Amino acid sequence: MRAKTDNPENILTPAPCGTFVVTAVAPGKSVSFSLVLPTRNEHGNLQEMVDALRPLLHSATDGSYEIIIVDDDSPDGTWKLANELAAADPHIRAIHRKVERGLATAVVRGWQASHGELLGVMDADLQHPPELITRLLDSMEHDVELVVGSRRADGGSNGNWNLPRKLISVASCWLGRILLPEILDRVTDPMAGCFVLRREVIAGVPLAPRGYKILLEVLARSRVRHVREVGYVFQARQNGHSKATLKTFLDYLSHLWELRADLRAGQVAAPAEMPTPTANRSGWAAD
Ligand SMILES: Nc1nc2c(ncn2[C@@H]2O[C@H](COP(=O)(O)OP(=O)(O)O)[C@@H](O)[C@H]2O)c(=O)[nH]1
Ligand SMILES: [Mg+2]
Repeated sequence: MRAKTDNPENILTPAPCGTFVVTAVAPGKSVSFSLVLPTRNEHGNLQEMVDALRPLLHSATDGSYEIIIVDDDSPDGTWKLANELAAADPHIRAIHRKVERGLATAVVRGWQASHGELLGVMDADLQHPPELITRLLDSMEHDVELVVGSRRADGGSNGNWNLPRKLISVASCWLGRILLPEILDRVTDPMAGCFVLRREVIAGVPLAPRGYKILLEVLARSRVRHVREVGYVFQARQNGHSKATLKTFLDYLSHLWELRADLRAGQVAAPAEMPTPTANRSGWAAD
C-alpha cells in the first residue's frame, strides 16, 4: 500500500519520454488492467469520474487494476487533484506532464508507465459513461484483441450534438474512409476514444501518436486482428468544455496522410484478415 504523503509530488509517476513504444513485459508488479484517463482542465469532472470507476473496476478485475491520470499541466489544477487521488489510493497513479502535450501522446505515455496486461483509455469528462468500461472488459474474450466503444454499433449514438459538430464529424469520417479505407473500415466508429486492447498486440511497436485519434494509430500500427465493438451513447458534457479545436481537425488530416504514406511504403501492415463490422455506417459518428 502506498503511503500517504503531505507532498503529493513525491509519489508522482514520472512521465515516460523518448520513443512511443510500450514494453512487452510491464515493469514491476503486473495488474490485469490499466486504464488511462487523459486530462486537460477536468477539475470539475475527475473526482466524480474516479469515484464511479473505482467500484466498477474493482469488481471487473477482482481488484487487479490501476487508473493512470495523465494531465498536461492543466491551468485549472487538475494535476493537483490527480496527485491527491494518487496519494490516497494505491490503485491510482498520476503523471503530470510539464512539456509534452496532446491527447494521443498522453495516452501512449500512460500505457508506457502502466503494469497492465490489458490497456484501456477513456475520457475523464464523463462523456464516456463509466459503466462502458465494464462492458468492454466483459467483451474481451480469449480470441478478441481489441474492444472498441462505438457510437455506431447497436445501441450506440452521439447523443445531442449540434449541427457544426455533426458536419465536422461526418466530413472527418468520410475523408478518413476515402484516404485510408484499409484502416478505417475495420470498425464502425474509427474516431472512438474509449477502447481496451491486449498489451501484447502493441508491445514493441513504435507508435507516432498525434492529435486526438489514438485508435487510428492502434488500428494501423499494432498487431490487432480480432476486433469487437460495443455500442454506447456519448453523453453531454456537464462541466468544463471540449478542447477540440480547428487544430485538432488539422492534426487529424496530417495523421491520415502520414498513415497513408506509411501504409503505401509498407511501413504499416494492413491486416490480411479484417473483421467486417455489422453496424450501420451511415450515421453521425466521428469526432
Ligand atoms: N492530457 C491531455 N488530455 C487531453 C488533451 N486534450 C483533451 N484531453 C482530454 O481528453 C478527453 C477528451 O477531450 P475533449 O476535449 O472532451 O474532447 P471531445 O469529447 O471530443 O470534445 C478529456 O478527458 C480531455 O480532458 C490534451 O492535450 N492533453
Ligand atoms: Mg469530451
